[in-house]
Amino acid sequence: MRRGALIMFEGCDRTGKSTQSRLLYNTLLQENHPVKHMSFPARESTIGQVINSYLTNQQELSDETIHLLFSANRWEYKNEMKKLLEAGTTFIVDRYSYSGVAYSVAKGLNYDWCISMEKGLLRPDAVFYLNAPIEQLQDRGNFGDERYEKLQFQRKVLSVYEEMMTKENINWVNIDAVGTKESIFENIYKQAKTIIKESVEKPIDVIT
Ligand code: Z5A
Ligand code: MG
Repeated sequence: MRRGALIMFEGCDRTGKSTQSRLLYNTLLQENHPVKHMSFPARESTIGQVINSYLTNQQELSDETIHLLFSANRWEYKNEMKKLLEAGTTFIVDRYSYSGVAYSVAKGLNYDWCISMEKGLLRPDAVFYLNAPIEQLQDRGNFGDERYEKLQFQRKVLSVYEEMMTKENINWVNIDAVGTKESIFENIYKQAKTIIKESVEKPIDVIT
């Protein structure tokens, strides 16, 4: 049995992660590739509902508490994801551990503490990092609706992502996220096909 690939989308707010991850999912689906789309936070679980009420400003939690909940929300799905990956399903995932670290470190939490609870989660075969200057993202839809969508904070998030790209030894694929949705997708699709082909030869690994 050939395993599926684990492909993540990361980046600052409004860089187009949801748009592009959905486009990739739908395209693979049309090609009859066994594929699943996931978003973190996965707001449908009990933990996900607490996260949602925090993000929509209905509930206050300490920075450490919400960090642990975001991580626990990924751990909730680990075993099920692993089983499906082994059975040949490719996962296209909208945000993952690297969002967890980026936002919490931007708030002032310790980098090593933040990444420690991600160790042992499934290691991505690739992380598409959608890269765009923050100033160019503000006029995209809904900017500023949720808790973290303020300009200064987004600048900090961006700098933590840049730090992670030098520290975390994973397959970062830098994507220029300025341009039309179609042109950005063309670039992503080409690279995703190669990643999927190459992943089947590799063992499923965990983040160390
Ligand atoms: N968070 C955390 O702190 N810790 C964690 O561990 C995790 C998450 C997993 C909610 O996440 C918050 O949770 C998030 C991080 C934190 N912080 N905030 N805010 P979320 O994933 O649910 O956030 P979201 O509401 O989906 O927003 P987003 O992910 O930042 O947006 P996006 O997915 O990158 O963008 P999009 O929805 O695809 O596009 C945004 C708009 O731009 C939309 O109107 C599009 O039509 C438009 N768009 C997309 N592409 C383009 C191009 N190329 N040109 C012009 N306009 C475009
Ligand atoms: Mg999104």
